[in-house]
Amino acid sequence: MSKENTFYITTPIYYPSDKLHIGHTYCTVATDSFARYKRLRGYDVMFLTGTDEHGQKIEEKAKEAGVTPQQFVDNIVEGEGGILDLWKLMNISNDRFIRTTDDYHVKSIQRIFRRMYDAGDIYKGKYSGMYCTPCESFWTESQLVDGKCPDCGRPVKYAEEEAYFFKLSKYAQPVKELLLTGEFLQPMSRVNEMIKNFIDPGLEDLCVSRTSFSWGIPVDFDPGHVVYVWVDALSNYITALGFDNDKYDDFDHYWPAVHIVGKEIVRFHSIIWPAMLMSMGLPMPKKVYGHGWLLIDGGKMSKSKGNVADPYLLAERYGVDALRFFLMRTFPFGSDGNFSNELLISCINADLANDLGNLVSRTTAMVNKYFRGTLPTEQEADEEKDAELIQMATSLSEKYAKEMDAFQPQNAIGEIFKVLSRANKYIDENAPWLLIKDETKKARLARVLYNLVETIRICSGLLVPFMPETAAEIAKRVGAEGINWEDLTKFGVLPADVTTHTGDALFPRIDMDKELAALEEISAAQKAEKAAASGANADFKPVLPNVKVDDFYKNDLRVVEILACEKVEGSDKLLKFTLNDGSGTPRQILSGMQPFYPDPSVLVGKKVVAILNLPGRKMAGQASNGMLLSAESGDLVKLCLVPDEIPAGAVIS
Ligand code: ME8
Repeated sequence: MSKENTFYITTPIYYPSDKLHIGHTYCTVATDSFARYKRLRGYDVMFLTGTDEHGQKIEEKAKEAGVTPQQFVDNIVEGEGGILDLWKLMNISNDRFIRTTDDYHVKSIQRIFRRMYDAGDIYKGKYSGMYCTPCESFWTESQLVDGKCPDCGRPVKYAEEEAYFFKLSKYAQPVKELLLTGEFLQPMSRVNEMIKNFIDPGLEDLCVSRTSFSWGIPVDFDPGHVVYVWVDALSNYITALGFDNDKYDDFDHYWPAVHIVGKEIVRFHSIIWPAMLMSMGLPMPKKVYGHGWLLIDGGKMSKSKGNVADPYLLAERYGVDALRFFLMRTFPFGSDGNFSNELLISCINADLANDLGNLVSRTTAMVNKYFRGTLPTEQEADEEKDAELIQMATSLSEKYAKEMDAFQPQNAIGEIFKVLSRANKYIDENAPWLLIKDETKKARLARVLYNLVETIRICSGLLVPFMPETAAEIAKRVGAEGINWEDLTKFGVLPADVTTHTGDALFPRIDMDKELAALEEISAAQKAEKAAASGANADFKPVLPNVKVDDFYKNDLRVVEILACEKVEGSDKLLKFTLNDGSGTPRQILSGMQPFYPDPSVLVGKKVVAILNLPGRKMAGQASNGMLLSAESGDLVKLCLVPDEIPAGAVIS
């Protein structure tokens, strides 16, 4: 097949740091739908997905789990219920699956790194900056949001290391020109974002090696360094075609690619990746499409937040096709969308059970009942009554293709459902149940049913990228031999005496209230199970990042007895406490407790908790050696009291 007829499409390669959620499923299903659409159009398609397995985060997770990084990722990728299982369940038709720990990829990356080095685009330097460990990204001060990582909102830390740098700055102008073509990166809003936020403020050279951890691909000419995970990851799109390796040999055939990615990694795909390709003298990707996020209650789903909708559970309850369809039908591909179970159930009820399922079952039931399953060839058209439906069904494929070619699956499905609604209305307008009562109208009845069968054939055929199993089942029911594009562009393909078949309801209606209640129960059970497994309360929302237990024990927390307590002169906040810390010498601590204890004498004789190993300091001109612990809830603040029988000086642990 000629190269003009090839279509190469990719998903991001996902981090196997945890089970994937509905957001990853959304991206993979969308990419699968585009791949299936192109196959339907007769293209020679290469569809690639995979996993991004190196980096510090995986290394840390493996350590926590007490296994090697390789064992850790093997389990998440290949283990039961892992990523491969999920894509199988979701009926994903990828042609290849790449793991960045695959041997051929590892060798290719070493060659790719050397290519860029030999081109004079990689040099050795020193890196310092604010580093976000979970995202494996260095950020400049100006990129931080409230001092935290702009991508994930977590704290960053200052880091410094010897590193190799890629001359990204050298490619600022050609990358900007590429972005401005308007075709390369879509939707267009992302182009403005990239130029305004990254290119115009000045592209800095990119740090492309690390020495601070070892779970990565070593730079072969300087093995203390491992290749920066994004250089390793982005290159998957060419190593999976055999670039710089012998495993495959179709780089020239399939490259360039269409990359489907989430909006948060558009920066890597539309700036860094083109610059790397330019350095290697390779053609640019055909397109980068940055899709939006699925949100839950307005927040991003993430593997670490716990508010994850489980694609396994949803597919099991409603069927894989229903879930795939919902994801593609509901959320405009370039924008964010709010995921909810309610939305999913109403989509199944309205679109699938009602508009599509009913039309198929009513039509095939009528052919069955009125003509024993096979239409007579004697049929009577009614130009006036049939024209609109036939015209809509005939022109559908063109409108649909326009939307699919623009990566707008929700609009393509919207076009199909306009025709399905028209067909449902056509039944009511022609009232077959009245036609059957009049022997002279049998030919007309046959034609009405034929028009419906043909409309169903076209509509369901065009649903094949989204619901492959359902589309095949409907094709069977309406007597179509198979599904091919040519036939979907024409009305009147089936023989007049077509035989149709009835079957079970394709999508039974779901009782919304009962189902939501059932889901709530499942979710509560899942939370409890998770809590039991981790020993933590799943509803607890931490306000601070975790600390190591050793760090906690660095605090010298003691029980102290209040010997005296009085207001500090000239201050309306401070109280001066004279305390027995068990040492025999009274200790003085000042604390801002005055507003909460208008009569400080009530505190005398009480035992409270203090940290004693803080450096001494002066407050309102008086010495303070330590800090008293208090509990606060809104405006209410009180000292933490200790039972009387505990002696002063006792250690808190
Ligand atoms: O970023 N809504 O991997 P990753 C929609 N390894 N899509 C979502 C989503 C959500 N809530 N959450 C995730 C990485 N995604 C890198 C990629 S590529 C060379 C390396 C999808 O496991 C979305 O497509 O964090 C996003 O870009 C991708 O998963 C990130 O997956």
